[in-house]
Amino acid sequence: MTFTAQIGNVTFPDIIYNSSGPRCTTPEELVALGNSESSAIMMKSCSPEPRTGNPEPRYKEVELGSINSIGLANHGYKKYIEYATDLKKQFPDKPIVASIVGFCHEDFLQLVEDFQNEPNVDVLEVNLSCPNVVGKPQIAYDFETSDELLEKIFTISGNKPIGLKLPPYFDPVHTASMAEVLKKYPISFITCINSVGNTLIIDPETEQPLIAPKWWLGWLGGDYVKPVALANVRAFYKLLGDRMRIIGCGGIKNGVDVFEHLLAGASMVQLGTVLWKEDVECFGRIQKEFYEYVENKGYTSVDEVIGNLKEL
Ligand code: RRO
Repeated sequence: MTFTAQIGNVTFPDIIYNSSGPRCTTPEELVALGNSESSAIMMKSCSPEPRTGNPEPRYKEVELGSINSIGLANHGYKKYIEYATDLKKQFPDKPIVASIVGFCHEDFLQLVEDFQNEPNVDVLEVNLSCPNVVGKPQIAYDFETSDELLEKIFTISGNKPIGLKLPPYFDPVHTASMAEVLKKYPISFITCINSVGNTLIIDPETEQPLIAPKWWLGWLGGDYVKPVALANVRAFYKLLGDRMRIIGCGGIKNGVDVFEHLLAGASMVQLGTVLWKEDVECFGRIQKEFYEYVENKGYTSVDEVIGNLKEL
């Protein structure tokens, strides 16, 4: 059994792929994703110019997850256009997804336009929740700015599906406010959630924080964040599920976690911390676990699962 998925005019051969961030910055990492069971090749969020990112140490793993403050280290978007051209030749059946970040509206618009014109990129994920640039708030926590930016983005012509990477919302009023903004635009999907921001992990042995940048605060992924991710997937599925796809991201490390995200309302899922920890072998393992689990439960199609949480 396999489940394919459709986003706009793009077919994904399966429902599990990588999130933007872990192991998707260099050409070598992107080729490894192409050779893996990941159903797409998602590239690291890219900015107009290359960035070295924040000082090390900027990523650490712990038993229950990971903390990062990478600071948008990337090779600049023009390189990702080149990488996509090579990747498409090698992996013609895998959708290639560009993740886009800017420091002002003009940046976003430039990148959306250039990627729309790039035949080897299939899908655009606009990262409205880029957290680690010192002095800059996340756009998606500012509903007015999000609205203004989206209005401009959706005047750019092009036929590639555009989705958004959203941060976690912790207050239902915020979720509803963002949903009202998103409803106004032909958004193909939203990815819920980016890492949970402004967290501190302390090593009691060394009596130090784990990472160096930004007052040692970082962005949390893994087991810690799964309930937050599921809540955001569920809330947006209820609010927007009839208009756009929800992609689940947060705390998925086995097949049962995939099933839970689908029940909450995700049509597809992305792997983050588990990819960092386990490398690309995680895709085949989690896919196998997921299909065994749903087959044992008697499901024959993904549509029977998506959103069908048995509410109390
Ligand atoms: O590069 C990062 O520090 C980073 C980004 Br752009 C993001 O969207 N999410 C995250 O956890 N780290």
